[in-house]
Amino acid sequence: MKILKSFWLAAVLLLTAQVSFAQKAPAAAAKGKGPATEVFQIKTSAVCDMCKTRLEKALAYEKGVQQAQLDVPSKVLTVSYRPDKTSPAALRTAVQRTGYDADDQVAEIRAYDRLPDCCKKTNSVHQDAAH
Ligand SMILES: [Cu+2]
Repeated sequence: MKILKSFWLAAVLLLTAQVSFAQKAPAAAAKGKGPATEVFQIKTSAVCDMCKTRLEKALAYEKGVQQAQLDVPSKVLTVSYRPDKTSPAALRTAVQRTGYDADDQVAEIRAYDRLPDCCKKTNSVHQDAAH
């Protein structure tokens, strides 16, 4: 019984170590390339192609952003940015100011109110899982 217990402990430790390695790896790889571009992903509350255009345009004007691309089905915004010019926190704020949620941070209410009705996450058409 004791052996089985320590086996599980070892398995869990190994798994944890692998997960933390996987998370650190991209940043370490980017560091080696000098004045590198880093890639950051933000989960947004975008719902359609209009949201995509709006968010990508807003991020394109942000300082330090090289490229921004939103995947509408997953609502994930992938941003390539210069870490010496901006930060993930600033990028999240830019998304909030455009009227969308950024990860666990809620959209700026005034910007959200300015969105067309079809782009609001509270619109009933976006409530069903099929959308
Ligand atoms: Cu939209």
